[in-house]
Amino acid sequence: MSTNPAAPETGPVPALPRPTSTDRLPGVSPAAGELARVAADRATDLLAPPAPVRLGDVVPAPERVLPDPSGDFTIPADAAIRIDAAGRDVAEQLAGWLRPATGFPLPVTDPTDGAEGRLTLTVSATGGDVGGGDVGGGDEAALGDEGYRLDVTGDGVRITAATPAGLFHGAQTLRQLLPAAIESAAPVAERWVLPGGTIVDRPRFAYRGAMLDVVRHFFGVDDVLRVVDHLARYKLNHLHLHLTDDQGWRIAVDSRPRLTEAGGGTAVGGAPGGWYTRDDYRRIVAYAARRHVTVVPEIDLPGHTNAALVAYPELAPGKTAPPPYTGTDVGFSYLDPHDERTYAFVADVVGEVAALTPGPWLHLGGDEAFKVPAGDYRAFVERAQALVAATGKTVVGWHQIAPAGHVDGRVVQWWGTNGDDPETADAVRRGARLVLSPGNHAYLDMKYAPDTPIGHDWAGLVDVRRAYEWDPGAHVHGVPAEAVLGVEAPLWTESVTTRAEIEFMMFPRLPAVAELGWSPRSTHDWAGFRQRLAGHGPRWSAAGIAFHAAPEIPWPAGRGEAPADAAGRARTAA
Ligand code: TNX
Repeated sequence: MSTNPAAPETGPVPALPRPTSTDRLPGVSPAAGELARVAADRATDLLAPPAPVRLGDVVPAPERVLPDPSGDFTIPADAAIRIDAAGRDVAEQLAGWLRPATGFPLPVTDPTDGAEGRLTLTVSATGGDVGGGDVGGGDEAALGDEGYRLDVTGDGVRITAATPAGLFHGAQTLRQLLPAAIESAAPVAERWVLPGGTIVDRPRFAYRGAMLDVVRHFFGVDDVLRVVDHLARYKLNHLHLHLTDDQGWRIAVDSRPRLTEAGGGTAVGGAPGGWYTRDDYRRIVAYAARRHVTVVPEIDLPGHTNAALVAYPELAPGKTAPPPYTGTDVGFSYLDPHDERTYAFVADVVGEVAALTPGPWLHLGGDEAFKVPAGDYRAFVERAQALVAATGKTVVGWHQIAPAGHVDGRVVQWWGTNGDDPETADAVRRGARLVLSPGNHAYLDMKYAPDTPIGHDWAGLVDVRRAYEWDPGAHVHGVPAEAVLGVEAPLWTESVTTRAEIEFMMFPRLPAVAELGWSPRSTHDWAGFRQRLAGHGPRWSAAGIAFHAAPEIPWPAGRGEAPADAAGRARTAA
């Protein structure tokens, strides 16, 4: 058990050799396990049962919720998690989330053990058994790739899904239905009550993401893994890594070693740079995959390339190396679109990055190449798109690529602030799908309020309500909901320098965008959302997650100031 609440959930939770004995619980000393059990028993005896979390108090809001107050279930100290084969990895992760605070051994057992489980996780091949009839009617469609059904009765909890991803999302819901103290890294005296009833849930959009700019300031692997954990909590399934920009090159490319050697050491304001080795990147990808998060690597082209030009001056229009750049301007650098060496370079880089990336996407940037004339820009993007397609990956690009010709599956990431964008709508008519990241709603680097100590305001201030009050399905004129692949919340890091500051900008806006991506539009309701979100403040506090105690959220009394202060302190200390 980790005693550092800030540590990411690294590594698989080892299986228990003897499921019935706390003494054998890896990482928990027998004394701590015993103490937890005594404390839990005493809590059961002495404390009035806390009001359980309400079944509908989940973020993002589930599709269907049918509470049954007579079906509350208290997890007993000897509970086991019973699985079928496909559920093992999710069960191990669920056990890893619940063991520290409960102190319970929570062995993972499969049916061949003959053991009884009070928590049951099942991946059903049909996935169609959503039991629509007893959850309030409505459609009985399959749970699909990511949906799940969760039943809490007096006898136990059951999560059913058609895929491990669905089971994982269901397990995250279960985690949220427990008291906030479940986030504690050390045993807590608490009754681990789950509210009775049934949830049937699946996402509105297939693509739900966040972006981390690891260039303007570099963040090490552990910070990125922790961000993956944050995404996974809120059922976000894509992590877009902005890996290259003017201030640094952050991913090793074997055929172009100078990219990192000469271009990787710098960052904004003279901060230390850094880069991911191939193994670092593989570690991030694997950690994310286990949490059903797909990594989307971005190589920003043809602009935002000063670091590449420092490393390989022959790619620069003037064929001389520019000085390294540590400022925050944009739009001044670009690869020479008339030099064939540029395309050999792009082929090498996207080829290696694609080979390291199991996910289907490769993001080629395309934003703010202000110095490249429109015709040259378009021709460049078309060649770069073809080079990405040749790697077998699907092209993603910022919406400036819209005027370029279509390639199969192309995804345009819209970051405008005015939904009237005929070029993007036209790209959609020619076959593109859209990921929505409107700067004035989804940008996590915008300040919350005028006095927010870090962040930008070029797209306006983005408080929690603004992050929540828009509809991805109807945001860009002329783009039908069917063409919308999903949403993404980008975090640019010109002024974001520490893990605590990342969290301060993400929380509570990341859950707001997550809800827009996951929940059916019919659940959209600011009044309800702010109430549900308020209950997450104590969870973040218990988990050591810094957040902005936004004044528009009715946080439970006395909770919430400390982590926000922590981000402020981290900044002053930096
Ligand atoms: C615009 S959004 C950029 C980034 C900056 C960001 C700051 C986009 C595609 N490009 O280069 O970091 O504004 O908010």
